[in-house]
Amino acid sequence: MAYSLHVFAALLLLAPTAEPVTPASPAPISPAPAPITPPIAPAPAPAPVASAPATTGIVTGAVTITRDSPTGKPKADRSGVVIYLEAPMDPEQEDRLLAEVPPVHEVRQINKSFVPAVSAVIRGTEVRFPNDDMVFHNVFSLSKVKRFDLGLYKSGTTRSVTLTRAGIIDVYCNIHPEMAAKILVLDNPYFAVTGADGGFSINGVPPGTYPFVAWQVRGEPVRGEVIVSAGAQARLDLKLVETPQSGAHTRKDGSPYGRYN
Ligand SMILES: [Cu+2]
Repeated sequence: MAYSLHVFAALLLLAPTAEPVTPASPAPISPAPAPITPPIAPAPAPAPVASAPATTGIVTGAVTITRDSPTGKPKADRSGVVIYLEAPMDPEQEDRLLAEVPPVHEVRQINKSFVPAVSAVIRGTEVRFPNDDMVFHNVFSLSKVKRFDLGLYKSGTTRSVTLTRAGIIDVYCNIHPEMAAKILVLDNPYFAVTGADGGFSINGVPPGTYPFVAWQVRGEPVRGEVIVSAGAQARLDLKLVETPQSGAHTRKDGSPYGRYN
């Protein structure tokens, strides 16, 4: 192909030089370069189409959690750490979120516990709280980003709330003081919650440099920066220290638990 192109170009270049003495010679010179460029231009074009490179990357890794105590033993259960990238939500993504049925997340009430105890959701998510217990529960939150009171509801029923603002939401039950859950509402979908083995994976991240946060219920978050490249995995191995913290909280009206029931 290249050889025949060269021949073609040579023939075109030869054309004007073949008759240099004729007064009409300037005319053939100017059109000569034009035919050369079109055959050359298409050649590199198919390359990017054929390779179809990955446009996003992955942030993956694991956390270890050490208790802030003299023994400093690592925890076996490393679930419930939220790793998220700090980035504004893509405007197109936001439009889609507003146009479509909102994403749904469930926090169930099982054996007087919220399951999962730690959740992360994207802004705009509808969170449902199904009651799987045989007793009534009253799910509520006094958090700044979203105050809500779902009222008393019985076994087998559910109520929900849509979380539209980013922030941390503390969820409690007005009947059972031991019931507590945290929901992180985030600005973009680039987050993951660790499993018991501490592992996590955030997929589909556009290339870029992002501040990241590893957030835990008890203890300071770990912060850093991660570089994401298309078609590649960025690895984060993070060490968190858990500190003892009081889980004390009030009922929805601000009164302490235990006056009745
Ligand atoms: Cu309850």
